[in-house]
Amino acid sequence: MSNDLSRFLMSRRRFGALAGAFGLAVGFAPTLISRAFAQAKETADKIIHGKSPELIIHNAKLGVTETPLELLRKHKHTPKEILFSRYHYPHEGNAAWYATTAAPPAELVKNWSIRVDGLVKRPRTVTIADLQAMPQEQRVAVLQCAGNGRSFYAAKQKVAGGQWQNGGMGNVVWEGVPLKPFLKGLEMEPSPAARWLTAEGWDQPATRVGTDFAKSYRLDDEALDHAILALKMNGEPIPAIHGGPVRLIIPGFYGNMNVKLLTVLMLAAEQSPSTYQSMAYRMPLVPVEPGTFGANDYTLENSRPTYGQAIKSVIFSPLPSDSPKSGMVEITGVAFNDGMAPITSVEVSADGGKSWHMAKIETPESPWAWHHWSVKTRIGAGEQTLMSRATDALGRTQPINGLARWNPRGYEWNGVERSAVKFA
Ligand SMILES: Nc1nc2c(c(=O)[nH]1)N[C@H]1C(S)=C(S)[C@@H](COP(=O)(O)O)O[C@H]1N2
Ligand SMILES: [Mo]
Repeated sequence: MSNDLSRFLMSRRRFGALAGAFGLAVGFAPTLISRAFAQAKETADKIIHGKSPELIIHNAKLGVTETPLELLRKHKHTPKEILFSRYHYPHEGNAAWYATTAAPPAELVKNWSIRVDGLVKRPRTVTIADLQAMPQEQRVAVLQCAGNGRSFYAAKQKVAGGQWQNGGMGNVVWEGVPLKPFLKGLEMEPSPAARWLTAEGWDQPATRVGTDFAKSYRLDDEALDHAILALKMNGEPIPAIHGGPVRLIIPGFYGNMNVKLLTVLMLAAEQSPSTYQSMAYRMPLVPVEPGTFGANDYTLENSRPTYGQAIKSVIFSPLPSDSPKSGMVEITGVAFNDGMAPITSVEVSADGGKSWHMAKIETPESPWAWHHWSVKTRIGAGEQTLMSRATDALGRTQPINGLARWNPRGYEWNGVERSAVKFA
């Protein structure tokens, strides 16, 4: 089998065949999967083996799931059973081997390699065993889809795509090989013309018309100094659904920049022509109005990639489903940004923005981790609008009117958090 495997891994277009082989090898036959899809009530555990049935499903075919805040707030580090997930190519039919919270099959891990190539004198091929032998570092970081909060843009005009609320994120412990020393250690002699690093995942579009999931980063971007080739998530081998056996983690960057199932690192003079780099996951450089700028009007000149996360806060308690009582109430939640400047304040309102209270911020585990905050205030009976607003040392803050950042693909929502809660 392992010879077959390496051949499959070499010819990466044999997507369906390899996926099929693994569907059988890991014991969930494609027929079982398709039967699950035929059922009326779909739950996340039927789409992704090992996920909680309580997750919100945005797209069953692609395995896009969101974590309800009631679950998310229970854990300091988001467990694999409830962490949101997202891939761009269908799980259905090919019964993707990575549609599981289990680690990738040992055979596949053994044969996995990363090609490091491009504008270098000596291209290299690195195995998982090579990576495991190198010094490892930990990064606690928020993983968040750039589309998290997209549903809130609907108050201006609904944006196509998963209608994410606030649960397209999690706080995760990653561990792996620091990227910059890794590249240096390979002694490839890169050309000075190499200004971009492109990372590609193993997953492929089902047809040749589609484009690879490839993402490019400026080699001189400070964020890359903290990047790791992660082998572990929350202390164990990275679950297949979350990109094992190896994933590029750039703390502080939006989810899409954290390429899963890493197979290629390319040094180049230009960024990748993949539409995932040039068209999707971009923000217009100037504010746009619905109807004046379309989802396919993005160019490298009029837009920028969704790199560092816009500063944001989310209220974890009380949630509307808590049916809280009036009186002295403790409001809690989390805040985070791109990790480039400390978060200096979280202001909270329990009366729709008439009065504000300074929350106490706990020391975070890392600059990129959830910053837990809390504040106690008296709240009267009836429906109240709770609000939270985080600000960092660079003066970056959440806009009162998040709709001002409306964009045709609905990314980077970071409007002041608002939640209507009824107090008894
Ligand atoms: N190889 C690969 N990596 C990928 C993607 C993908 O489709 N393929 N999706 C990206 C996007 S858009 C997001 S939000 C995150 C989701 O990570 P998760 O599934 O571990 O939560 O993975 C990113 N990395
Ligand atoms: Mo995403």
